[in-house]
Amino acid sequence: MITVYSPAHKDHWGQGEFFAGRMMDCYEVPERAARILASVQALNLGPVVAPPSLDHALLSKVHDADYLEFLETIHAHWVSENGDCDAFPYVFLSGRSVRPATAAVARLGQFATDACSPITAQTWTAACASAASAVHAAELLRAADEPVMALCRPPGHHAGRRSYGGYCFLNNGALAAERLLQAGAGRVAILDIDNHHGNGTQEIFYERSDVMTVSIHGTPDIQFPWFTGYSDETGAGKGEGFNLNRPLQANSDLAAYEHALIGCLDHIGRYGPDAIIVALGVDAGEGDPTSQLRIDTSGFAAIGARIASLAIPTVFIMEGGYNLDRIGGDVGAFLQGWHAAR
Ligand code: OKP
Ligand code: ZN
Repeated sequence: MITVYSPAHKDHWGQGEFFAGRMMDCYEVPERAARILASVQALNLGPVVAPPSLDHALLSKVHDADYLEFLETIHAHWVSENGDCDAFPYVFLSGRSVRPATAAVARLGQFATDACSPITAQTWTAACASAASAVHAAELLRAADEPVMALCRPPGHHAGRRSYGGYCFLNNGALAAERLLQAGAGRVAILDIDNHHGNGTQEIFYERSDVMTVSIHGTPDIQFPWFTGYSDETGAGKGEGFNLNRPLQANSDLAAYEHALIGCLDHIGRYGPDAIIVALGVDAGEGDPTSQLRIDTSGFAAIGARIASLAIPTVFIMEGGYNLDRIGGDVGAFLQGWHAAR
């Protein structure tokens, strides 16, 4: 396996996130990537390479131009109006139609879906480096006879065509899928095993049949992203039948998880993609502070082994996982399980 990793994420470290009426320390911290990188290196899973700089033309295949311009400029704009602190929305557009916003907080409110996702001076740089890792992983997959992992931070699966939230700014998995299509793939499947519904990825490809989106997650009745991730969201137009959600009840264990996973793998197998992107979050792990699922470390090895049985060229893209003492071992177990079954 080749791992693509950029250290540029380290300077993206928010001052806090708003949760249940209080400001809390951020869960999405640089140490997450350090723990996962250390585990990949300790297991001798293969070389770690840095990505080349991002192809900005590819960004506009996934995100709208005004949104990208917003992400790049908003922190400096915010500081000019509010002083030097992280950019946080406290007003939200929420579907209302308005004339284009001009104040920094109003611009934030046009594109933010939550107040968990501070934008710092380094967020744009870090998000671009994270996206570059995902895109480079897709590029390497062409020549490689082995899987490629993008050790992305910040994560990407909650970022929509023109929205950010859930610690995500650019949709790394969607960008990797677009690169695979550019390189000649006819069909790509994205299997999202992060504990949270991959709402951004679902939205981006909802009316398309060339990228199938599949997500297994804790039920949005009780957790982020709250509004989507139900099983009746199946795609629309040409994309009808190409989006699959498998929400799981709180306290679901490995048996319940594997039951859902087998159905998802069957659905992907019948689609017959040329490549699969695994949105690899390990926040379904028991004891994760954002999760109510109960997968232990050996469970992640079992999940990896089942996914390997697809025998399709595979890119892993890192998403969530917030228990610092567990995520290195859980990612390592997943990858070892995958390789052992190959
Ligand atoms: C991002 B990803 C829980 C706060 C949850 C949002 C969770 C975003 C998860 N106390 N805040 O899918 O890992
Ligand atoms: Zn998550």
